[in-house]
Parts: sequence; structure tokens; C-alpha cells
Amino acid sequence: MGHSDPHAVHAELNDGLLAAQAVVSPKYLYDALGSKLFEAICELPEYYPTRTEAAIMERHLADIARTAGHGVTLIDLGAGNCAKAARLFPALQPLQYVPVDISVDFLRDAVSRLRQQVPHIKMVGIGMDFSASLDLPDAVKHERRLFFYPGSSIGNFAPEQAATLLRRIRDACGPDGGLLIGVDLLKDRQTLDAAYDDALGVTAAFNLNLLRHLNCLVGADFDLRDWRHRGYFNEACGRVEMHLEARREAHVSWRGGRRRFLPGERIHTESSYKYTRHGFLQLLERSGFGRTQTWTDERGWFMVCHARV
Ligand code: AVJ
Repeated sequence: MGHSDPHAVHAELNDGLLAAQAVVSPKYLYDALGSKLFEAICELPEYYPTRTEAAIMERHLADIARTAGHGVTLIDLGAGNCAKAARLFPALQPLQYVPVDISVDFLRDAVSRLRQQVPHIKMVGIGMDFSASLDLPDAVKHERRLFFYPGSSIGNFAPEQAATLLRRIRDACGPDGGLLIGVDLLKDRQTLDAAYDDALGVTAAFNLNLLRHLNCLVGADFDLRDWRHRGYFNEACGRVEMHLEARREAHVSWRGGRRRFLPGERIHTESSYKYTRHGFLQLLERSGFGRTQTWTDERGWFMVCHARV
């Protein structure tokens, strides 16, 4: 397992914090505590994506496994606790499992637990930021590859960047490989607003925890009590947005920089794009995927999609 380049991390965060409209990439939501808070989000009644996707996968597991092919190397992008991939194992019977996640310590624990439960599948955990590069170690390059990108994490990328990442996956999966991806679909505002601003405040804690992570990563002195969570559907842009909003004037300094935030000023921490089925299939096509198959739930809230070159 590896680590992200600390200089690149510092430069990226510094630039984002100093931008006219301050912005921090959502990947920084996932330190060890952030990954746990995200697990808690997935249990919330308001947060429908995880359970809707799981229901689609469970219901169509045999069909999905037949379509994706058995005996593959399963490369899990943003594996987190590895639970989603593990549920595919019985039907998919992968030869090898390669979980990739930016949250290295969290991943290490998850993989060592899974190894004990499923000793017959070879596992190689990789700690890396796959949004920067998909350069996988030689050991995982030979076999037939199935990339697994569940949970609608693709939604964190604007459509142009999403196309770039999908094209990179297409190039990495080769002519006989494929991609199994989960995509959240456009739906009514009430449902989306509630999913990203839950009554218990877990999503607020998840968002605010990013400031703790920044304090640690770049030696910043964010006082969490100066900030509040905002999460809502931006219909014009077809995405949910999360922001951290200053409750009062806040002076923040970090290694190599400082900034004054006015009351109400925001740091944009996440965009979560929602697609129509047609819109996402077009994106796949633009990214060089030809043959696709999709599965959805009765309400049409979420889509699971298999694509090959
Ligand atoms: C992990 C990116 C799919 O966009 O729904 C959950 C993250 N943010 N609640 C999403 C998230 C706020 C999630 N993804």
C-alpha cells in the first residue's frame, strides 16, 4: 500500500483554500474517521443510494455475474470497507481481489479482516488516489480485469472529468475486461435534500470532519464551531452540493497560507452529480465503451451498469 505525494496534497489544498470561491476536493472527506462517518451515513433512513444499489445487486446478482464474467481480477475503486465487493464474491468467484482506496489505514484493516473470511481469493490492497492515476502494480495487470466502481462515486466528478476517468478505466480494463458501476439517478428535490442534510446530523459531522483532516494535513487551525454544514440539490447544475459555511468571520492559517472568511462565505467540499439513464449511457459511449447493460430499482432511483469496450 502506498501514500499520496504530500507536496501534491499541500499544493492542491493551498490553491483550493485561496481560490476566490474556496474549494476542497471531496476525497479529503475520507480520513479514518471520515470513512467511519460515511459508513454511518449509509445506515441513515434518508441516505437511499447504498441500500438501493445493494437491493439491485442482490436481486440481479446471478445476471450481473454472468454478464461480467467469472474468474476475473476484481479491481475495486474506492473500496472503503470492501463490503460491496465481498457480496459479489459468491456469484462472481473472482480469482483475485484488488481494493484501491485513498484512506490507506482504513483499507488495511478491512483487507486483513476479509482475508481471514475468504482465504482462497488472492488480495492485494492498494492505497492510492486513483483520480490522479490508475497505474496499477504489474502483479494485477495480467488477468482479465473487472473494474468495480459502486456507490455513485463517479458523481463526485463533473461530467468532463468523469469522462476522463472512465476513458482511463476503459484503457486499463482492456478488450476482454469490463466495468461494473453504480450511478445515482435524478429524482425529486425533497429526497435529494434529505439525503445530504439528514435529521441526525451525520452528514454535517462528515462534512465538518474535513476541517479536522485539513488541520492535520496542512497544519491549519480551523475552529469547527465557526462553520456549519450545507447540503442541497442544485437543479440547474444537476448535482447535489455540500459546502461549509462560516457562521461568523473566521481567520484561518495553515502551513504556507492564511485567509479571512466573511460570515456566510463558503468552502465547496463536494458535488454529487445525478444522471438520467440516457445521459449516463451517453457518457459511457463518449468514454469509449460500446456494449452496456443496466439494472435498476422499481422507483428508478439508482442504476447499476456493466460496460465493455
Ligand atoms: C460516496 C461520493 C457517492 O455523493 O452520495 C454522502 C458521498 N456525501 N453524503 C455521495 C456523500 C454526502 C457519496 N459518494
